[in-house]
Amino acid sequence: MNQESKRLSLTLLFVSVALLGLILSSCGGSTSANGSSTGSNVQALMSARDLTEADVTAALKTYTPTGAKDDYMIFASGGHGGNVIVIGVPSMRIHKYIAVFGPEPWQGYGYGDQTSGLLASGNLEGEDLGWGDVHHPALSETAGDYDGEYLFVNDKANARIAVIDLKDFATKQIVQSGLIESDHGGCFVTPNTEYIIEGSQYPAPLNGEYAPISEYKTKYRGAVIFWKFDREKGRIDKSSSFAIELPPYMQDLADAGKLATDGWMFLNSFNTEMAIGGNLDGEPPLESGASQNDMDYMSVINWRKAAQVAADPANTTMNSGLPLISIETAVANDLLFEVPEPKSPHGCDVTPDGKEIVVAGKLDTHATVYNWAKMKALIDAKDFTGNDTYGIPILDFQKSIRGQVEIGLGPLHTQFDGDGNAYTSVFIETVVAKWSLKDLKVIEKLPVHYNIGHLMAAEGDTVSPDGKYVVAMNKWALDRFQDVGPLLPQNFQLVDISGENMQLLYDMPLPLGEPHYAQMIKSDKLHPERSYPVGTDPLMDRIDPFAVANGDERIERKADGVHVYMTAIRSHFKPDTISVKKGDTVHLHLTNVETAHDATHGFCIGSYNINVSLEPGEHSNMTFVADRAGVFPMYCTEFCSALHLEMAGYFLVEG
Ligand code: CUK
Ligand code: CUA
Repeated sequence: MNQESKRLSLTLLFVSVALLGLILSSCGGSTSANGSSTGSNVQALMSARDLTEADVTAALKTYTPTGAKDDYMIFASGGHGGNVIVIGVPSMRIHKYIAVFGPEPWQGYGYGDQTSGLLASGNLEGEDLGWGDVHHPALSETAGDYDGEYLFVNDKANARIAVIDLKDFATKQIVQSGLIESDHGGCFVTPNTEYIIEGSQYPAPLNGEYAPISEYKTKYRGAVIFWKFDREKGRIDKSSSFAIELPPYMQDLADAGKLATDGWMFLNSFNTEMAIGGNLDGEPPLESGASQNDMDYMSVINWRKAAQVAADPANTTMNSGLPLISIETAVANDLLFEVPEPKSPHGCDVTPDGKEIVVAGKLDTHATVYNWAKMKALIDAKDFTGNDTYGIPILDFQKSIRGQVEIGLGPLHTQFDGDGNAYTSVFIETVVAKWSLKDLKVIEKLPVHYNIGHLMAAEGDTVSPDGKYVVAMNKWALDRFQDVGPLLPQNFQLVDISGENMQLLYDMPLPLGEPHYAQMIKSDKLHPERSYPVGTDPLMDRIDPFAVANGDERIERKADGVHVYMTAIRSHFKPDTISVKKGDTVHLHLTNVETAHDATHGFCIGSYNINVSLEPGEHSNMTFVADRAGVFPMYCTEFCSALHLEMAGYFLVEG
């Protein structure tokens, strides 16, 4: 906490205490000379709005007056929206939607040449994908701590990973391996963001190949991909990435080890039964076939050693352009082990000290605490109970764990504070359970509304969590908000965990879903830029070769079409009249030559589907064929100045 925010929160605390004092004294009927009028006003407000003392405390803890900023920022998955939602804490004000896997008109994302090219780079075999199923955002880390530089997200449906630069909160890269068909164990980063981990979910023949479902056990596979992150370039480097083949279990959540477990990762799986459904043919449905065993497996992977093994081409085969370590090679090199985990596990969370791994079971009432020292001793001694169907050595369950915590019905995900406590989301019981890592006892349960999936704590996935706040990401909202039709918002509930008891502070309806996971970072770790150097292509991080300087505006006819070099500045485009012939290919090169903070212009040509957003300094290229004759107004779409409506012109296409 920096000095300023420390002072701010102390002031806030003082004001809260003083105000509460007033409320209480006025409740008691005492009359303080200059406090009574404020006190009775508050009292009147409280009774008019039917608020309790706890409500007023909650309000004081979250109310953020105009101009005051939030201490933390949440990066939440936007689910099907294929984007990321940026939310301030404690105010819970939405600050931004970062467009990632789908078009976003306000940001002009997916309209100009650059970002439509970026979106197209994530298409599969020519299929235009207009959405993504974002599950797990991961902030870049240095020494196991969020460093505020990058954010990575996965798209479960299409097995893609995206890189977002927090210099400008913009998507820079989308990668799709072609190796797997869906992912879920991602994004998780290694402690220095050496690799971004992407584990598959639903097994399929690798490389997009076909095999009948009857060959599930022999031809279908999972895999975990280690995408090498080139921090200097701010991009994933596919040529230094690799993958490990996994059995056709359904791999689920993963976490990278840290400190004590640095160099290792943990990836749990369900459906070790390898059920394949077939309910139309009288077979049990997938979900019951997949829930037969009392135990599934968590894969324990030595990624650091795997990287060395993958570096020798003799140890891998190229699959979809990635060197793949087979299960056999992984086993032969002591890279891959399994440890049983109770019934249909879900969360997989490494403790801040890296010494233990907490796994909760959807159909089990416990959270299981695996102890790394014990597991490592078994691995080193080659003390295994046997091998699974695919030859992977299995560690003994009892010998691998420190203990289990009786949590409640449907425990899912676990987060941590800095004081040795864990917080587990409990879906069926619909509570947040706080428990002690030390003695594995539940301390308190807080009802949430309703059916919580993930939860996230302040700096909760780092080596030094901050405590203070937990946010419950609830799947059902039922009676919490005004009805808005059959599809309800999701409900993010902010919880204060700094006191003796957890206190629910705020309900936030989230109208874009389905958000699965989020991470919460200290605001002062983020240092976004305020404008771009004039002429910047933000995607390539460079001055665009077609950037236009003030005074350099022109229209040129070339072999490949009409090139229009334009600038935007309050309050005109230059040129403001563009005349072409029907059939011309048009190349618009448009630079916002402004440098003032927040001086954004938009540019559109209606009915030609041209729409870009030009942040100060930004350059955009738009290429299209003028295939319809007519007169088309073009104008600035961002209310930028008093004469914004006059920031317009004509695009004329002569037939
Ligand atoms: S999953 Cu959704 S509640 Cu994709 Cu992390 Cu657990
Ligand atoms: Cu520029 Cu409105």
